[in-house]
Amino acid sequence: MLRPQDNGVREAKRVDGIWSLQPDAAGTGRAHGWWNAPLRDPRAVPVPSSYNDLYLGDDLHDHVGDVWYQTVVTVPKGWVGHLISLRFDAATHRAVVWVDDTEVTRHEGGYLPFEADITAYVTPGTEARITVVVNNELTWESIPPGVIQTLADGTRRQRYYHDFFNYAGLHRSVWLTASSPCRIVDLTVTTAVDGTDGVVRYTASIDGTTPAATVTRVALTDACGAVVDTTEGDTGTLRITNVELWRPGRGYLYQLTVEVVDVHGTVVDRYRQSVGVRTVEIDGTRFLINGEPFYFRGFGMHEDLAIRGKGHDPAAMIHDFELLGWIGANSLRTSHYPYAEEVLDHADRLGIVVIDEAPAVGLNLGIGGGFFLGGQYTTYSPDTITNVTREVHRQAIVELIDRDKNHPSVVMWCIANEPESQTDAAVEYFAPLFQTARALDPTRPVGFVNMLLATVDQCKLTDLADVVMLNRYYGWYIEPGDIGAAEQLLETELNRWAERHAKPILITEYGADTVAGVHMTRPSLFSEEYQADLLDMHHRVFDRVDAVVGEHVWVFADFMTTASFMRVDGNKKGVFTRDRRPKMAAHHLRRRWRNDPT
Ligand code: GCB
Repeated sequence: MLRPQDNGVREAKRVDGIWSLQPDAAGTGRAHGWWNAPLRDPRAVPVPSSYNDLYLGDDLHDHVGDVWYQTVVTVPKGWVGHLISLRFDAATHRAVVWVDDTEVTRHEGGYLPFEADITAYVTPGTEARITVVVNNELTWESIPPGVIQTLADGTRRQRYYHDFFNYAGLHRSVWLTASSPCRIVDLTVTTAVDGTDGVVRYTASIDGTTPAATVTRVALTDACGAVVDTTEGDTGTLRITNVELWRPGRGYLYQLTVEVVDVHGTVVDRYRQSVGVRTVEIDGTRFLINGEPFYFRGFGMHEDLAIRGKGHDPAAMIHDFELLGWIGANSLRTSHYPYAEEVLDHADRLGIVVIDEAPAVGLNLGIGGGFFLGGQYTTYSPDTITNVTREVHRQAIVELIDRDKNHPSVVMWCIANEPESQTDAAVEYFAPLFQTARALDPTRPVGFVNMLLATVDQCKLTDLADVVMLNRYYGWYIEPGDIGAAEQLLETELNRWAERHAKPILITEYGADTVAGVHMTRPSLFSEEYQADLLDMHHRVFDRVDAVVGEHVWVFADFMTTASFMRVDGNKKGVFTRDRRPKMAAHHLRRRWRNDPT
């Protein structure tokens, strides 16, 4: 599925703004056909935003179930004869969509886009009512999974096995788009380097034939708009002499324009795609970008803001990237779900390297001896995570790769965070998912994030992965307060992974909860001094283990979690506070990452 685009041939209109919202606590809206009329008792809701933290009453913060969104759009009158689509960049976690009285699409999964061809249901120049029921339930058949418990008074409570608040709603933009009925529906671009030349291969899929549409014309321009090569055909290769590579820290982008042209020379459809020419390879224990060893410096992040939750906010996004630059980060992981496409666009522009993660988190019911309430369950079993769950997971991987395959910033797919990985059942579950990812994209490494319970001797999934990715909390969950003991354990463990697997090792999480403003003369848990000392200790160890190719601190900024005695107003492992102020550790990281002792 291609992105909405306004390019003189295609048109795209965002229908964000204030919509109507009605919670459906009783879950009767579907039976009563709430889409058939204006919502009866709506309140105003901004799109995009999570709905949970907007209102002061209790009914939406911990709501479990359906919430109805509605708006009225005017379809531009110039769209007669066009194919008209309605697209949602995300609806968390699933949605059904109606245009006036007709259901036009439904989608499972909260962080990936979907669209419907609504040409038959709208009339250009008139209004149409759009109604969306968004459901936030997490079950054994959703990714991420969860369980709904019913209390004695009938209240339903959502439980889940991951450590971030289950924000829900229309988190990203909604679009009305118009294109020719004969249009480009998919485009895949891969790049290679040949001496000093860049090689750009593309494959376009064209759908809907008009007898007169005959040629697919392709042009590649550089960042100044100068044409560097042209060709024709649905699939082909373009060359760039003296290519300017897309590099970490310098996101040079070419632009590929694909046009479908009819015999009269009329451009029937056009699609523009940014292209960064770069290569990614694993060579033994090295992670190579453009043939050069790359060392990841950065963070696991979250889409998380006060008030709007996971609602995409371009101002906050730009500021977050500013902070990444300030601190000297060169990379990030989209923990624990695919982020808004705008984030990847910006990473492409800036040359920030991205590990792109599927929304698969919480597939480990042994964590914390049941701290996340998982202890009573077996992870993979007929009553918990099954082949049905795996199919939902597989579909999310398919949609993730389809959405993000052309971003030069994305150098690797991460298909799950901390799943149970030490059992045969884990291999049975994950082997087909690794295959799916590799078949869809042979150009990028594929990995998953290992968690401590699956030790180096026990983990059965690392053999399937290209990179060893480890979340480790020495000095926090293990040996809390004892940096010396933590240092020894960490180094011993990393050396064991290095001996066992001839693969690059990436530390995808390490950190300590830190309350901004808490200072101690002796580094003690929760103090800013302790976080800084703990990170410094990790860096000493990483520098002593050759196979370590990167460090992603957990976490970029403090974020909201579900209520828990382990969390004080959310997870406080941020190097920045939730409102993006640096803690003391930020200055330590900045000195290390910018190689600047001042
Ligand atoms: C982890 C998880 C992350 C948590 C973090 C923590 O291993 O991957 O989602 O937030 O630990 O702070 O406990």
